[in-house]
Amino acid sequence: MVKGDDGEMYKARIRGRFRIEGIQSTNPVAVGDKVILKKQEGNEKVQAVIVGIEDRDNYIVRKSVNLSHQKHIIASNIDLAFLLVTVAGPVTTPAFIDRFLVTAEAYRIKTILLFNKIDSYNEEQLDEVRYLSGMYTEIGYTCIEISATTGKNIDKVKELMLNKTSLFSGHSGVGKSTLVNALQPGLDLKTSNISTIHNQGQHTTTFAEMYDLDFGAQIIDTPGIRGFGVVEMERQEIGDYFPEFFAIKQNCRFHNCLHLNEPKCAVKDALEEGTLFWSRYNSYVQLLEGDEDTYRKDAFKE
Ligand SMILES: Nc1nc2c(ncn2[C@@H]2O[C@H](COP(=O)(O)OP(=O)(O)OP(=O)(O)O)[C@@H](O)[C@H]2O)c(=O)[nH]1
Ligand SMILES: [Mg+2]
Ligand SMILES: [Zn+2]
Repeated sequence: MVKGDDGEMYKARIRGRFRIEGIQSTNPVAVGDKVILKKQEGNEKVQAVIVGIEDRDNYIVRKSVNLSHQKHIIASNIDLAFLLVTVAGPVTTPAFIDRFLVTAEAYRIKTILLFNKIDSYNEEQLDEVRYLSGMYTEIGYTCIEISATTGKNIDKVKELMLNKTSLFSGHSGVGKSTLVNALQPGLDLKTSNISTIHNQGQHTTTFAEMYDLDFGAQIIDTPGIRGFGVVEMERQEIGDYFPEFFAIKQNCRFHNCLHLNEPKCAVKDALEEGTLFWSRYNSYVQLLEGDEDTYRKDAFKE
């Protein structure tokens, strides 16, 4: 579905093959793309043809967890990403959060962490939320505790979204569609209960879709992602996508320090002193080692 300059929605198909910016993806055109459209009169099924795609300002890509060579463009031309995190039903691990953040940093997309379902947690789970939220706030990410069902802090989310295109991402069942419904009652996106057997979502949203909200925001609701395979990065650049590592790396003895076993490493020193977080460092090492198998096991544990 493509929205035309005239404001109408068109059922469109793609003509030819597009290979953009050298990336090979499973989807040649993604939600958020600006396209060149040709109307087709007199055809009920196909009302327009996409004949070109404009250069993307940015896009967020993930590697398919199963087909490791395939990339999937989650969305393009995004102003802001919201990652929904829940500590139970389903569990979102720090490793998953970090993979998302690293990818967003690499594509220079600002990310806000939304700790959803705050209404449903016991004391222990609330402690976990406070810990994670405290950690990511300290690193520099905006964190908001919300409840899509009671409406807690939804006004704060709205404020951040004003006049922007926002991506909503996170595991299946974290409440992305419920949140969109809370932002604009009447939209009635389909949502489903968490499966009682696996305590995780049921992949209710099956494709990404953009919505124009009445209060002046565009939103992209996406299907839940299970694992988040980070696309290839140079070993040397991965550390730069951890802002708190990047901030101190000039104090490492070696300018090309990978913060592993090099002497006089500012990152390792900071870890020992307790001014950096070990869970962040563990995520970093995992990414550096390309340890997709370990990560996959984590991803399926939830
Ligand atoms: N208690 C509570 N439940 C919530 C909240 N937000 C969402 N839920 C519930 O969580 C379940 C999953 O919500 P969805 O909105 O379908 O989740 P989703 O992230 O869109 O999932 P996918 O489309 O599968 O990726 C539903 O039963 C919601 O009612 C919340 O803030 N509090
Ligand atoms: Mg959904
Ligand atoms: Zn170092």
